[in-house]
Amino acid sequence: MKDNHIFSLLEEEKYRQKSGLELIASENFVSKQVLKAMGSVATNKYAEGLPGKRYYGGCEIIDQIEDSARDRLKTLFNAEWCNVQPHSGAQANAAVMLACLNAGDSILGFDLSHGGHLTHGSTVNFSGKLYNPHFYGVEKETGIVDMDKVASKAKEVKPKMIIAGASAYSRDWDFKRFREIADSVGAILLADISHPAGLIAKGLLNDPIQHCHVVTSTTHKTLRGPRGGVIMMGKDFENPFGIKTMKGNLRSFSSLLDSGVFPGTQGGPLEHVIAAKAVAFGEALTDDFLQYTIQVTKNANAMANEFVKRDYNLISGGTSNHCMLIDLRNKDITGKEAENALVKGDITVNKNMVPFDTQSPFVTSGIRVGTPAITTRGLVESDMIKVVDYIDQIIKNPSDESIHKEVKNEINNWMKAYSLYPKVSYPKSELV
Ligand code: DSN
Repeated sequence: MKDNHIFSLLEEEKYRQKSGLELIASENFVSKQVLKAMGSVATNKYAEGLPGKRYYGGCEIIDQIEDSARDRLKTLFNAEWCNVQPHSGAQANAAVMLACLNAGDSILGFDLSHGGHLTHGSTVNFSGKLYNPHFYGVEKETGIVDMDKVASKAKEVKPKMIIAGASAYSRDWDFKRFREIADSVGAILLADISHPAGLIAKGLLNDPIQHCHVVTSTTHKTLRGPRGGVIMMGKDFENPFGIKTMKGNLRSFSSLLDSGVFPGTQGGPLEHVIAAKAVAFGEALTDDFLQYTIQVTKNANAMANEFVKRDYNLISGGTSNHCMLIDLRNKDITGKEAENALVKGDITVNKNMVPFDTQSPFVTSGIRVGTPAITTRGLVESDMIKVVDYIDQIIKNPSDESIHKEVKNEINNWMKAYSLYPKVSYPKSELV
């Protein structure tokens, strides 16, 4: 069967990615070799278990692939242990929580409406349904997390786990202080570094590994790998909390976390994705990747400055990483309206709740913008002024179709100069 329908759509999607400005802070463009590894024969293999301890035959080569992914990830983050099987960041968090917590235990995470993540205790997510969620947030005046307030919240609710991390926070995390707070109340400290992982790997932001009991991440954001998740651990290799298995056995922390992934929350690992993770981790170990991450932060900074110049209200006033959260209330437009208008100009962002938002999560008062993907395309600081100008034109004229069209044409022409997967195509004639 020739599946013209799906392959035509893939060709259209490739064109969409290539011709627009991709500003979703959690997206990126993988290299051709990452793409190739992901679409490889490794998808055919069942390999439940871990390298050397599988429940299926024929895993000798897959084992070498997964071992390479594990070794490279450990080198990248200076970790003692890791598991590269989580299908996503959400799965990684689910596995850690299953391994470390009992139903009903209290957890303390960053408020979703302040930039936190669903899996850090939102009541519509397993983490808020199975566990007893409490939250810290940012200060209204500064847009920044006040660590003294985190400490007093922890003292008040005595969580079994504290989660440091976010999906829309433009400042760095004080993992050292988080650990002091966790120790003061006997909590496990989990850092979810899904967003800034690439910048952390290259030393541009604070290192969580040396302070946190467990670290989770996605692999597809600033790390520029395939869609997926990982779990890592630094020095707390032993089981510091004496957590027992269901059968009452005391096991090492790492083996508890491994079993939180499989059989706890997942079945067969996606070995094609693990192959692609290995390739991406190899790329992230290079100096080229260091230059890339530096450029991501330079671009974010340049973009933030330009937004501020044009009277945009950035939460916390700027950025120290790859992203920024913009409160649009002074521009008289909701996040939803802005997202919908911008996409007409081929600019992709996502609407986002801002701290102390007065709109629902489906409407929101803000947008989140990030530079990982446009930096991969090759844009630099001076281009950020042009990017902000296009956004500004559309936000000031959200219903003016002629301006949307004009911006779209200019962006499409501009992006022709920045190639994306020139040799990757899904022509109907090549289908088998
Ligand atoms: N959806 C991701 C993000 O955009 O940040 C988090 O899961």
